Amino acid sequence: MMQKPQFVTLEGVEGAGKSTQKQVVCELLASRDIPFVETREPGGSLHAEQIRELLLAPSETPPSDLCELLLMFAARADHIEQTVQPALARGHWVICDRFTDATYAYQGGGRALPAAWIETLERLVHPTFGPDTTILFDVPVDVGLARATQRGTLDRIESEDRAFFERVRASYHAQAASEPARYVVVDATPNADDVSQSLRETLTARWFS
Ligand code: Z5A
Repeated sequence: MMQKPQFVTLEGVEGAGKSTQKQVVCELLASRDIPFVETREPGGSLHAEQIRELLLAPSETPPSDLCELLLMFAARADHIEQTVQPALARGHWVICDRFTDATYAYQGGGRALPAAWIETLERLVHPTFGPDTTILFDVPVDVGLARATQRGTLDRIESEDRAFFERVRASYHAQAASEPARYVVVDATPNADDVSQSLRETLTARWFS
């Protein structure tokens, strides 16, 4: 069995079902008495949660794209220092809803900011540290948006148009293709129970066999 605590991130377009399937990951760990911490980005620490409110609040005057990018990394710097690294040091796994791959997907793909800007900030904020496993819940944009809309009110970034989310999805596909050892890609189109079953089998094989 794998001994070192793992940093696990969950990614996907809007409404892919990350929050729903996060419980499957947590139940898998709990059933094996593996201690873990659940967290999210933007957020996951006191100051990062305050920045999250700034980032996601609907606004008639949205922040500039660069401001949004810098705030994502400001939140991340606090989150890593206050929550993620202490948990791993205590021997807890960390299960995190979104991380830097989301910045490449949303600010890089969606907003079309230069990848070089994101790489510079990544080198500053977490030069040698990153996820051990990233689970990408892949779903066609129309399906994800329909689910998110059905669930209720959309936040500022969730209110972007379909083309934005197509660019986000394309970025995730490119990232998964360039790091196949880190990425686990799950088809999130079937019903939630079927997605859970396939996720459970894939993660059990990856971590515990
Ligand atoms: N963001 C960014 O731009 N840059 C960054 O660096 C970071 C983040 C870190 C965070 O918002 C926003 O920040 C996010 C990206 C941006 N914005 N967008 N878009 P968030 O945390 O509030 O939202 P989210 O991360 O997008 O998650 P979500 O909207 O909660 O989606 P989800 O977790 O993938 O889906 P869900 O809540 O599990 O499911 C959505 C609904 O579908 C719900 O009613 C479920 O019951 C239903 N569902 C789930 N699975 C299924 C299946 N398989 N079939 C049918 N229905 C399903």
